[in-house]
Amino acid sequence: FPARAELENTPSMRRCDYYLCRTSRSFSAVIRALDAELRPAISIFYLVLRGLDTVEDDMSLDKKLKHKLLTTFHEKLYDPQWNFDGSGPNEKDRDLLVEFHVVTQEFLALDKKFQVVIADICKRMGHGMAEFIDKTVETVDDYNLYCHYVAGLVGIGLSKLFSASGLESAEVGVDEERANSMGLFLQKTNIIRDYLEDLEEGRTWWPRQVWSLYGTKLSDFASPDCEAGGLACLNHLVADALQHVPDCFVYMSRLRTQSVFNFCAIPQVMAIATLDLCYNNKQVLKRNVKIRKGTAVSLMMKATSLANVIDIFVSYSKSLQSQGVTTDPTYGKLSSTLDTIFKRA
Ligand code: PS7
Ligand code: MN
Ligand code: MN
Ligand code: MN
Ligand code: MN
Ligand code: MN
Repeated sequence: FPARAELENTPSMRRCDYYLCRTSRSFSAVIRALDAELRPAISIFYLVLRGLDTVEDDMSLDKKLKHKLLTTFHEKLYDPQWNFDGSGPNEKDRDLLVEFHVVTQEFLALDKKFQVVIADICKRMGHGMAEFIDKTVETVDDYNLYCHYVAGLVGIGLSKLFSASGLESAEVGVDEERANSMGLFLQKTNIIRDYLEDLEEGRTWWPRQVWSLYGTKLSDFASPDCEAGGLACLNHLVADALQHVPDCFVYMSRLRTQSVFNFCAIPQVMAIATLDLCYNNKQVLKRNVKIRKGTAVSLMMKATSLANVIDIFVSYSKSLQSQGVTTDPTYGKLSSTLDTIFKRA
């Protein structure tokens, strides 16, 4: 038999690698470092969801067509000819959809046990995204539901792939609540940080139930005279996101394969660093904030054991504790969540 690496080196797999490196700012390195049992399945899972998200994000698409594409995307995985040449010219990943047959061809070459997980998550995420085409995030329940569709399901699917590969125990794939929390922690951090970018694109994921406590219009927070409300709202959402940390500790404590641990832990430590940067930071309301490149590199290098990861979480939690705005209505919530994090660490 040819060596595994040689088997994977098909023209369509090389094309998938190209898209993986080009489309993922944060995931391509950790995906490429995965063990050979998981690397193709998780690369294809990523590209399938990147394709689906490109449809969701394209505000130039007719809503009816978008709904149809989102809810039938999972069926296209079984059609090796399918592609989509209708995304707006400004969509940064439109050509992934134009050349989507390279993804489906590699999807169809995966073991069936991986295909069923990927197709099931794609189906549920697509239907969830479709539900939110015309629905805005009103309540905190809506916020948790939307984040479940676009990120909690990713955590659940990844966990099932880890278990199916045999690299991780069955328990990791079965505990959907913990896997969901891993995704929610990342997605909420992304939604908090992308306040301005998402607003400018004409969509908002900050829940009205929360922002209406602090202002009359979400877009007002960008203007200097509504800054105080904007910051209190931002701090409210940071406190909300931190609630998922104890579950993330339990989840990561179960992982026993080094490459899987790194893959899971690196985005989590980037997220806690990002929350610390965003907390009470008026720049979030005015421009795109990002952790420094050097900080990201040190975090990536350190996040290779549970003890180190807990260390990182404790140190950012201490920073959050020391910055805590005692006059915020959600100060008590922040404080008690941080105490719980210190206790579980
Ligand atoms: C399959 C690795 C590890 C148990 C494309 C990884 C957008 C935050 O602002 O491009 O939309 O541009 O930075 C990733 C749990 C999902 C959740 C989700 C699939 C962790 C399509 C990632 C990534 C679960 C929906 C970043 C959630 O997107 O944001 C694979 C464990 C895709 C994970 C979206 C967001 C990912 C995200 P933006 P990004
Ligand atoms: Mn999206
Ligand atoms: Mn997106
Ligand atoms: Mn369907
Ligand atoms: Mn975003
Ligand atoms: Mn975006």
